[in-house]
Amino acid sequence: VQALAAGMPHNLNKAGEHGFANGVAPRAGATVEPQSRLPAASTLSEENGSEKLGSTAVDGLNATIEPLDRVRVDSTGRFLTTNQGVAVADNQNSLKLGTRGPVLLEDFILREKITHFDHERIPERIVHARGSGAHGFFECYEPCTDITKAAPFQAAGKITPVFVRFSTVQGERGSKDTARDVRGFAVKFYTDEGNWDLVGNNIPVFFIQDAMKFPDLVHAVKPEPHHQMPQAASAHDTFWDFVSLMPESTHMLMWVMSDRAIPRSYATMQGFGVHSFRMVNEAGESVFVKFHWSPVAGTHSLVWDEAVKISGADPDFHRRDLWERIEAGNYPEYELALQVFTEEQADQFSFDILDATKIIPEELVPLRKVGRMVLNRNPDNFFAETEQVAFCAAHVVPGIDFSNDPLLAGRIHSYVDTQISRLGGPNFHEIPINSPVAQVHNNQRDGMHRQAIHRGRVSYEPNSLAGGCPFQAGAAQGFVSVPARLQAQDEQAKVRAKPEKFADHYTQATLFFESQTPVEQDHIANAFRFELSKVTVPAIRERMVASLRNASEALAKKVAMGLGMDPLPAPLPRALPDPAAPEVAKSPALSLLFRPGDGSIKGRKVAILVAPGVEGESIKKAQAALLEQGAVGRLVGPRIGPMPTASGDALDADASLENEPGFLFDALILPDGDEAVAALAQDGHTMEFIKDQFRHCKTILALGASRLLLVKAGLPASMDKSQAQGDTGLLVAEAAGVDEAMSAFIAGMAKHRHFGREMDPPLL
Ligand code: HDD
Repeated sequence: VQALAAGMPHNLNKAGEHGFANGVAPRAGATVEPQSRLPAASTLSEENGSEKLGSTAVDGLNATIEPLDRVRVDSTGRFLTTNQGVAVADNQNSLKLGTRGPVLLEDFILREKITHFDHERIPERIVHARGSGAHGFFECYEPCTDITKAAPFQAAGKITPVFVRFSTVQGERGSKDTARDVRGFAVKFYTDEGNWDLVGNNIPVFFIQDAMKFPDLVHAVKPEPHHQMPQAASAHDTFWDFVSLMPESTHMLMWVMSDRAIPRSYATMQGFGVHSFRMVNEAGESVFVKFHWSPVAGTHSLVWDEAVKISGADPDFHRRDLWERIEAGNYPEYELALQVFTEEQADQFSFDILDATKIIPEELVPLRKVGRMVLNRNPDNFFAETEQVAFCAAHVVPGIDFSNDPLLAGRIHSYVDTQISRLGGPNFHEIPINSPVAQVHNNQRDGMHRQAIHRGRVSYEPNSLAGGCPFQAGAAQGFVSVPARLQAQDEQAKVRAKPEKFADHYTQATLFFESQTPVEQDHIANAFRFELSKVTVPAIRERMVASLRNASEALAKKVAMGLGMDPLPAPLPRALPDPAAPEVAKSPALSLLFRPGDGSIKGRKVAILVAPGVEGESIKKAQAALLEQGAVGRLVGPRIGPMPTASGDALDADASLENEPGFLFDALILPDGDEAVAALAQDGHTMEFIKDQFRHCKTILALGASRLLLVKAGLPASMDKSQAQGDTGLLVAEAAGVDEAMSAFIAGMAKHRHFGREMDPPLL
């Protein structure tokens, strides 16, 4: 009430809507133009000031988005009401004729409540149904006016608010986060010249080259139609049947079988616009661009066994991680970089830049860093924001344009179309999360759920009755499509066909595989082995291995061996027997290890095991050292609650060995204290903790007596030997030396994994 009286936002804990206003400092050394921090003001209807809105619509301010407070509801200190605002006296009982009599039809309060409930669900997205979102901002590093007039890139320090949704593709809305799958990486920029949606993935290529095949791909990968299995998985017959018959998917399969498809966190994966887009400057000159998001925290992934286990213990693993990082102030941050190239350069490449199954190696066209994105605010309401947000590949703004990529063409149609059934009509752009910061003025009218109240009698153009308004912006301010380059005469006939270079299905699959480290190559081979071992039809497995032989003989052999396939099937005939020689044979940038990140352990979770009689001081020190680094050290005991220490005080275990299994944590600390170690040694959960941490190549620190636990769990008996072998992730120290040990532990965690100890099959 005080807040309302003072004219403050309804929801006090969301005071800063966007950008720096919320106390987020610009990056060090940034040149910030203060006037460009916030989006330019705009309005739906400048004349439409109304006390009813809760605040008067200010001239030039779009009341629906800046800020969103008009539509936020905080019921603190309020009566319960009906949807008509009538106060409800009793929310426990329906209206009856006597206490045991029939319920009366006139009970409009009951009927309204039940009716609304009956219609709470909307259809889930046809793909990417499972997702999590966050608000944030994009900050431009330097003006990019040489290549684009797009609003977000016009001034150093310019802030553009964004909403981002990350997703998996195959599973349903309630499916697990850690499935092996592509991740959606969709960014809505609320630019002051309209909404621009960069609807990308965490993988820079795609399965298919033409939108014509998209429904087939999705039908093949989704749960099979007769029994609706499997959920959130591609390891089944129909998917592998389809992709093994579509050699153009081989490059994408390499990525999807790599650890990229099981990211550790949304904060540790890259994002890509996938297609070649165009940028256009004020002079109308255009270049091609590819968009790359790179996480400041580095690219880190799970390992498969871990992903499988996490999906049982915490299906919301990525959603929770994103939420907790933001609540803790460890804001996920990504740098945006462009690969800029001209049409003339593109003509020389060994591949076709209109083919979404091809990358442009960074070694061929370097990345130009243009800005950063920080996700600094969780949504208030999942449905209103994350579920109702509608991304669309067709949403571009002046300065951004499409290429002729035939996959992109289909997307330009599909996204708006799908929202019409998903969000119930053509006015989904008026849902607050979708509504642009820029002004919306046109003659589109009516339809389901119309919010805007258009004044006057004119809804056509040209008109004289409204002074010609709203009027065409003209080429100087309006969106103008880049005139496509004229093609040679013989290419102008209507055809259903592809350019020749599209038929090179294997060169870049080879490039990707050859550019991985040996560990990553092993993981790819193991993923193919796992997925194909779930395929029940031998001919499909054989066809896939036959196709892999064209990409990598070594990989094909390894997969075949894992499937008991001997001899190898003959390689699949190539569509293009003699493809152009690639520009680069190896691209180190394709390895996850190429982007280790800033070396911090911010947002990481560490299990510190405790039990009655634990040596408390070293545990407190360890926990404090982690907190100082922005990581969370959780005390995990045989049960939750106070845990008496050896010195007589108590530590508070907020997780138990049962409710937070070890694989949910990035690292493990085992405590000193004879009594505690004896208790932990009796609990099978402890051994599972240690084995999983070891097997998943994570950092383990055993303090004092707990070294025995490592031995009991079956780890290599001599820790000293293991350390001598260079495993910096397996540490043993006395409790008194915990300070020093924590430095080594934190350094070990910063390495993310210690793959040197990985074995196939696993030792433990
Ligand atoms: Fe798509 C959703 C990304 C090809 C049709 N797509 C969707 C989302 C992402 C992508 C991230 C979820 C957006 C959100 O969070 O709401 N899609 C891609 C990428 C592609 C791609 C990177 C290839 C480069 N998509 C693609 C094609 C078509 C579609 C070829 C159709 C011709 N995609 C859709 C869709 C979805 C969608 C059916 C489902 C829900 C939605 O749009 O809003 O329209």
